Amino acid sequence: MAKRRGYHFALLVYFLMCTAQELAASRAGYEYIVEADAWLRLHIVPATWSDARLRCHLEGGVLASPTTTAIATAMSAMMADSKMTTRFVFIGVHALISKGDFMSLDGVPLANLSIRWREWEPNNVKNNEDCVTIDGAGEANDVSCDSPHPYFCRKETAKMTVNKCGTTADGYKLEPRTGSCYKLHRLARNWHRAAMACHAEEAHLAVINSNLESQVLKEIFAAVPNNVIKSGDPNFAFVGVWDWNEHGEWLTVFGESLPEAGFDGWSPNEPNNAGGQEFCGSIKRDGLLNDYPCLIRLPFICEITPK
Ligand code: 2F8
Ligand code: CA
Repeated sequence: MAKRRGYHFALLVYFLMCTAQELAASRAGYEYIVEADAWLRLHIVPATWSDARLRCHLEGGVLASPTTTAIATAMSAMMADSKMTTRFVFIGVHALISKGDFMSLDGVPLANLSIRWREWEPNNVKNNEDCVTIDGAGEANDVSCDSPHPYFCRKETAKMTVNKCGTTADGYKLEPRTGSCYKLHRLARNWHRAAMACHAEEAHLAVINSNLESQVLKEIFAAVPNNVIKSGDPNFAFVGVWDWNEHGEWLTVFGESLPEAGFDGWSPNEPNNAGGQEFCGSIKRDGLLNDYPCLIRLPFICEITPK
């Protein structure tokens, strides 16, 4: 009997281990590469090299380079498995610092990377090929940094822990009064970049659905005084509303009107479209809405709503 119980216990342990591995194999779009103890994500929506680099950075990773043969092999396998319609994928290798001197983003020279050039490459067409793609066979080609391609991001295992807000990003705090998690970013970005930063953290620009939530955001903003905000005007923080048609039709990032969302509390005398370019939504330190130019950088608040 004891022997049988031991057998069942071993089976249970084995089952739990398999499930854990299964769960560990894929998280937030990333796949675990055992041989490299690193996580890779293939973004199939094409982006320019610098946008790809930024997106990986905002996810807490880097635009990945085939630093070892294990990573190079994993990249080829992921490209083969993907639903990508294009052949070439950006990697973190570039010659933007010194033309012709290709290196990874952390400065490892080409000679120390697992890179094989395709025949006749690199050829620096029009003197404008400072970025590098690989194809499914793992062969590299120098290309323009400005034409969009899919891309690989890499994250280290230490940055893959999912917190109670359901994201691997740090800085999110659960607010019991609304059930959402929030993070105020102190490094200012323009409204679209702010939205991108929130999405990279599996969040969205905060949407105010009640007076209570406006109060919550006011308190979160108050906890970060002016002198702590790193850049941008510390009196405003971007949130997830915008005048999408630039004619006063304010919508949330989920496409609802402000009354539909449950909150349309504008700060006194707002929206005033000061300077004629205020088509994105912010809050003032009173927790109420203010229209603000989309292209000027501000601190911003991301939100993760419970699933
Ligand atoms: O708070 C009043 C007013 O302050 C500024 O304009 C002078 C804001 N815009 C910028 O700082 C660019 C306005 O959005 C705001 O209404
Ligand atoms: Ca305004």
